[in-house]
Amino acid sequence: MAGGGFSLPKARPSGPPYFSRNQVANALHQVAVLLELQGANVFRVRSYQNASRMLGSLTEDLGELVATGRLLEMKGIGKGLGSALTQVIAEGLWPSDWVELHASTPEGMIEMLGIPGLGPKRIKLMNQELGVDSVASLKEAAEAGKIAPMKGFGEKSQARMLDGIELLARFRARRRLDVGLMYGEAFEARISQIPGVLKVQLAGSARRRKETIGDLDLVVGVDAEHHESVANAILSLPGIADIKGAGDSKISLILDTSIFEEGFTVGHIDPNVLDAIGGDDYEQLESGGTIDAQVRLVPPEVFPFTLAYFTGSKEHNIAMRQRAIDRGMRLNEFGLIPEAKAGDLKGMAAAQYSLPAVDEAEIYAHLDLPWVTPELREDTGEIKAAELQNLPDLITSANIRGAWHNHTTLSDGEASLEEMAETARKMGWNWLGIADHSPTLKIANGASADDLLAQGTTIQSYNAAWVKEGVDFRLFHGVESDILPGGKLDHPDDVLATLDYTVASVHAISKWRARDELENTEELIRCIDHPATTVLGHPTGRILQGRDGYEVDLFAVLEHMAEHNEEGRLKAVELNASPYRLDLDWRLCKHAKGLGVPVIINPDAHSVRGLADISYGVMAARKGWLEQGDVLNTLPAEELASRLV
Ligand code: DGT
Ligand code: CA
Ligand code: CA
Ligand code: ZN
Repeated sequence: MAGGGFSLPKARPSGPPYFSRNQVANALHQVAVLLELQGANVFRVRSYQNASRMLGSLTEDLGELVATGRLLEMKGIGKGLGSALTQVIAEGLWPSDWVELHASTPEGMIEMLGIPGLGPKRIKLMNQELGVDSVASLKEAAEAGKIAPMKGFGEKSQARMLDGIELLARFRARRRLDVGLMYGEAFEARISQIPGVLKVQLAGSARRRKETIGDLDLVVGVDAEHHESVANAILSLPGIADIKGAGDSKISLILDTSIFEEGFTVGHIDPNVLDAIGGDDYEQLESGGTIDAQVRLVPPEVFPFTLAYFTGSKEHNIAMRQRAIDRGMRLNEFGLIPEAKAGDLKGMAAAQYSLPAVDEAEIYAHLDLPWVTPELREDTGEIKAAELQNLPDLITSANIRGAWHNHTTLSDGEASLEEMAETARKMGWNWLGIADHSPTLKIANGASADDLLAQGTTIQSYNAAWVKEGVDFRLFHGVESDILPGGKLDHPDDVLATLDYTVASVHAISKWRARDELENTEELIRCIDHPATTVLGHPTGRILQGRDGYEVDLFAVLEHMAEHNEEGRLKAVELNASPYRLDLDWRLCKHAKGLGVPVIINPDAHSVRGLADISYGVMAARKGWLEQGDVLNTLPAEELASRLV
């Protein structure tokens, strides 16, 4: 609930009401937490909590509530709080005791609230008894074993605190692509509505579709006459937890979840993934998280140069700049400037002599190159390829006809076979593969052989019916089999033989992490050699922001898979499209492609909504240079079926 910013938002200039319902509810919640941190009376704390919950669940207009006096009549809002809220909503002024409460609470205490599973009561206790007043001093105390002996704490909670501190640090440092894009697109949409904004675009690693995002970079095109009003409007947008700096053309901010009009929720998460990213505490971590953003305001004629520069990567920029130097020019965020004209001038002053460019493509053209799509701008050969007019014709979401690795209620999915198929059809797909978990994976309700066979019968009858009705859609029947010791699969051969395909995946991750690279590589290769294995699922087992994968020599594994393919046996490597995984890593996609190992992008959907994760897989595939022909999802059903003999 609490935004990571933990501060009272600024009144919006358009009021009253000067604040949104979410903002007021959030402020009340924060007051309750701060009171608890300071050891206030429980009843007082509870009254703020109740008021926060009540306002948060209201649908009425806040202004109306105040104007009609209804606010003061509401149960649970006493006289004092009622008049305080009236002042907040109608006049845009926070009560002075709330302001004081925020000012007098040490920042380190608030920082500790971000640790999953740790509430104000226990923070207060540790502060009193051990003098702990920041995440750093808590870590020190826990590592020295000082937390465990405290009454009501113990070894277990001490260990959990250390885990939580580590998780928090990871969530602070970078955010996953899906989360970063959500913030970035919400921010972009809000800025685009400000009068005077000619253009706004997300740049940086988000535009390059990196798997995690450090901070957001946005470029705004604005005329000189609107520069100041636009800058001010950006600074008063909702969702800004803090302003780190506001110069003439650069604004640095911290965004929190109040940027989302509809609030922020996480969907159904595969239990294997959830376990690695904080378990029950994950939602708190995610919704309490923040992301930094840098906004650059530039005149429209400079916009393409600034966009290109802040899209990066740094390495791509350096190579581009060298290309400019070779042609007697200077390339920077302001322009592409012939040295002969720029002379001693710097920055914007030199930029008046820039070659013109209405978009990025014209900048590349000035340097004798075709436009390079942002995903490829990592200096991993894209400039050379562009020079040779040999850039890949990258796969797009429109090329996708289906995917193989998806779950239903037979194991740990949320939706039935019918719901999954219907959603896939609505997405315009021509086929869908169902691969529920195998018996060994108890946590995911792995299906027995009998249940799997029954599912196969159902699938056959649907397929027969669709053929009869002339519907261009079919289901493939597979399984996601655990890889058991010795590289064995989790069903007898005669059961596997009834299936269209088998996705073989590692799930006993701690066991694999305890072994060395050589052993793991050999084990995977044994499993790939099993005649039934068609796809290697999430090949490293990494969970972004959760855990590293196990050690494995994927180059060797891919080379081995390549040999099978050369001999006509289909062995595909999965690019798991879940934004929590994106495994195979994009850096290795190019390698798989080079070896001729087919890639299959799989959403690993555990719900109908999960199917849409395919788009993150497509982003990663594009980043990995993959074209239609490299990816099995682009094949028509019959052609795919013919590869399965
Ligand atoms: P991130 O934020 O860590 O996920 O990654 P980026 O790529 O968004 O990096 P960021 O935010 O530090 O800077 C945005 C872009 O600005 C970066 O991709 C390239 C450009 N840039 C930043 N610093 C430099 C630099 O020192 N030299 C050059 N050539 N470009 C830079
Ligand atoms: Ca960035
Ligand atoms: Ca940045
Ligand atoms: Zn799996």
